[in-house]
Parts: sequence; structure tokens; C-alpha cells
Amino acid sequence: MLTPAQIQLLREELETAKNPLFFHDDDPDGVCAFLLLYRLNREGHNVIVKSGPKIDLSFLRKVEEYHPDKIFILDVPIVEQDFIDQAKRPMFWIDHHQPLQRTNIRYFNPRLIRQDLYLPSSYMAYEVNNNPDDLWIAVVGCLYDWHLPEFIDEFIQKYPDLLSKKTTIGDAVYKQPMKVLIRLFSFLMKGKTSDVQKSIKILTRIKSPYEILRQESPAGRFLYARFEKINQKYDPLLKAAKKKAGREKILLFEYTEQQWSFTTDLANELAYLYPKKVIIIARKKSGEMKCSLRGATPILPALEKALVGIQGYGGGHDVACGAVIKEEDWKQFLENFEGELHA
Ligand SMILES: [Mn+2]
Repeated sequence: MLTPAQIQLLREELETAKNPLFFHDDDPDGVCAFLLLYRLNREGHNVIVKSGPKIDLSFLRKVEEYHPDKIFILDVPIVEQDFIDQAKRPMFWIDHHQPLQRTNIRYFNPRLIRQDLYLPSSYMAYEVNNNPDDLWIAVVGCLYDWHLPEFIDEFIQKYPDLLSKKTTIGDAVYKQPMKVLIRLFSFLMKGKTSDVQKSIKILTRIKSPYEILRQESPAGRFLYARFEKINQKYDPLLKAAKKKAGREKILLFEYTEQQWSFTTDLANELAYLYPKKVIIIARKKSGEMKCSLRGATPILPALEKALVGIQGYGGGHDVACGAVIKEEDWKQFLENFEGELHA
């Protein structure tokens, strides 16, 4: 949660920026945080920081390309000190991952105040934005990052057909009509960077969720059609994954790089649908199995033990982890992991 002074500072820095450069994560929380800040002043450019959650020296070329007067970094867990030192710009970093020690950057991270304070980046961006017209964008970002913000009541009042009543986070994200909007934001961030950037550019001008959902304008129609096309790749995978739910504790679903990556989306949705199971979604790519793991109870200790003697790495949170395992060790890893779960 930002203090009034921090909100004031960020708002002023945005309003006086002539050519700000925004670096943001490629998930809905990151992109919603960008939209919320960008819509205040509509100046500058954005750079998507893809899955490798880190801004290092390789991003300096973006600074050289755009010549920004200020840099805003949103929902990116790691910014390297070298980048901060060499980019030589006033820098503002809004994030909510494990805090790091950095100098010469204004760092806004609720976990610096309290380690267990969980507030998505888009939540803080909305504190700065504070425009009720953009409330829906903040709600998409927060719900995607599994946080029910206090302004959800205002959202329910304003868009009762999207979210009818205060409910659990899982039902809001996967059961209520709202789920289409959240999935849409997630899927529009997939595909070729130029296509994703086109979608983001259009999103900066969308006035209400209905413009997209009811396809009330050419812009809304475009976004909805692109979403539907990507959704058509997801639905068969979800269906196939659901078929893997048997009597075993583990629900394992594997697919390949021939298909677009939906690993996180599948893992999250299946964890909601099968709350008692441990979910493993793995995509085979370039000789490795890239996976997401989910559990209702902590699975991180079992993952760490299962990785001993295996070519691969992994980690994350107690109940939500990621791992990358060499294909030739995959079977052994699964055996280890299952053994650890039952230990
Ligand atoms: Mn986030």
C-alpha cells in the first residue's frame, strides 16, 4: 500500500514526464499496472519483459532506442544494479515480489513494510491512477494475481453482470462472467511480440470492459476476435488435461512446443477445478520439460528433495512452483516427486 506522499510523488513524476519508458511484466498484473499509469498522461513507450523475470544490461538498448527522460518498472521481480547505474535515468520501480537491496532507484514494494503484505502491482498503480473509469483494469490485474481488493464492491455495483456478488477469489476468476475478461487479458499477452504490442496499444484506448466483451467498437471487436482465436488453442488443452484427472493424488498433463504455451493458465485453472490434487503441467521444449506445479498444501519441500541428483532446477512459493527438468531425467524426477509426496 502506497503512502499519500508516495502516491503524490509518482503522480507528479508521471505528469511531468515527457517521454517515460515503462518496463512491465507480460502477465495481466504487469500489463494492467502499465495501462493504469500510462492512461494518466499518455506519454512514452512500453517494453514487455518476458518470462525471464529480470531487467539486466541487455535492456540498455531499449533505453538507447527510446531516449526516455524517466523509467518506470512494473511487476518485474529483479532489476540488476548494473542496469540502474548504466541507464542513468530517474527510475521508479513498483513491484510486490521478494524485495531486493538496490540503490539509485525509487523502490515501491509493500513487502519492504511487511513481509506478508500481498498487494499486486496493479493495486498500487490504481492508487496512483485513481480514476473510477479505470477501476475495471485494476480489478482484472488484482484478480489475476489472486487478490480481492477492497474496491471490488465498487466494481460489483458498477458491473453487476460481470461479478454479481462478493465471492471467493477462485469463483470470481473461474466461475463468474468476469472470467472471460481475465482470461482475455492473459491470452492477449501471448503470441508474437508485435501482435501483443498491438493489443496493448489498443487496450490503452478502450473505455470500458463492455467495449471488448460486447464488441461495441472496431477496437473491441479486434481484441475479442484475437482472444477467441487464442482461446481456441487453449480449450482443447484444458479438455485433454481434465481427462488426466483420475484417482491418483497427482494430475499430470504433458504437451509439446508444437502448441502455444499455456502452462501457467492450465496449472492455475486445474488447481481451482481439482483443489485436492497436486497438479503438474509440463511442456516439452528443446529437450527440457518446463513445468508448473500446484498443490493445496505445500509442495515446495517435496520439489526441492525430488530435484536432488536430477539435471534441472526449480523453486517458487509453497503451493505454486515452477521447474525445468532435462528430458532424460523426467521420469526419475516424477518418481522422486511422487515418493516425496507420499513420504
Ligand atoms: Mn504481479
